[in-house]
Amino acid sequence: MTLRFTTAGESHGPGLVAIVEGMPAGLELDREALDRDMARRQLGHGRGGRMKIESDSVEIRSGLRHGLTLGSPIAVLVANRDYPNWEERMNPWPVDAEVEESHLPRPGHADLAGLQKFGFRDVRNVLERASARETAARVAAGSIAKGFLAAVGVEVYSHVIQIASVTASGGDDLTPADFEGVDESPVRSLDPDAAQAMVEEIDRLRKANESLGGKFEVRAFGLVPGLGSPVSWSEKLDGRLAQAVCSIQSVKGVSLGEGWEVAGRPGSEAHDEIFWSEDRGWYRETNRSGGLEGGMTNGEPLIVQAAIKPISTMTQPLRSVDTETKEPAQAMRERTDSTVVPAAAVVAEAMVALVVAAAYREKFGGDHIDDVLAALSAYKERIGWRR
Ligand code: EPS
Repeated sequence: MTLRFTTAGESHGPGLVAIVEGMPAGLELDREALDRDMARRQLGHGRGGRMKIESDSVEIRSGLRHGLTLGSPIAVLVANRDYPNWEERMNPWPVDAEVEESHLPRPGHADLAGLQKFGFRDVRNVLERASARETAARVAAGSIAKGFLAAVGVEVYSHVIQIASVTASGGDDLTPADFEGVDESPVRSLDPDAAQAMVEEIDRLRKANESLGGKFEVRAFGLVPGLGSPVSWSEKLDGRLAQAVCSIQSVKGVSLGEGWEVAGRPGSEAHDEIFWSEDRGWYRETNRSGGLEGGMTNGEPLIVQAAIKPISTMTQPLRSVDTETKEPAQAMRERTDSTVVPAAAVVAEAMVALVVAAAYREKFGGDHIDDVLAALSAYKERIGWRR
């Protein structure tokens, strides 16, 4: 038993779809939590005009009855409210109108390699699916996964730690309570001074026709040890998390725990020493490994950081080549965001939730949520887990 999901949909097509397969039956899902996650992905200073058009809501098409899962695939639909403006250009069926093609691939985007790969002439055939609009469907799927994780005692949060050259400080020893106000920050940062500086930096660089990247962090609390596996490369949870987070549009680097920092330290300052006490059971006093050892969780909070590059659609386009004439040209211009780091953090929450939920489904099985909880409780008992 595992949890799988897939998405479908183009950025300016009729809508997006996600199918989540492998949820146990009898799990209560919270409609408001789902709506909240969809809205959270649309937040963040630096978004463009599209976010004024979209107000994402999820329509459940299967797998749920009266708020409880049926154990069957859960299909969700997110309509693109912008579609009526694109009905000619993106109609699934032939139209009478002459639809203009784009032949100006953007450096940093999927455009050029996508044209070559699929044999298209129109860049739009590539960019529509490569667009980060697809992440709305991931967040819907991830929110369902979070519903399952809440039932097994796991919470997943995110925050922004850098936008362009501005970095947030603090945040070493975070607890779930620390994330309470994070969505009120205009850039989803836990450091109010840095948040202010990030907003100013976004405004400054936006005026200079620049786009901005940054870094964010996802933390998951309440995980039992032993999720994932040390025995096969494909089952290692660290590898699965890195793949899931790196698959988010524009992400170029993923670090687990203090991954980049420990590379430069002596071993004595790189690991988390092991302790045991009567009331706490097994514990660590540091969490440099980000809750992951040997491809498994170790019972400490999971910490995943990622670096995202500046958006490749530029208001001052970079140099490119017209793919029809082969003449030098400027890359295409499209309405775009200045930065999506705050939104990408919410998407990463969803991806981490989906990977961790899959690991729970693999380890504890069960057709009904009560089966899962019984297996989880037997495991905690066996390992003497006291949290
Ligand atoms: C995107 C470009 C922008 C973003 C879009 C992703 O869309 P448009 O070209 O319609 O202005 O707003 O993101 C979303 C629509 C979303 O929901 O996140 C891109 O090229 O990746």
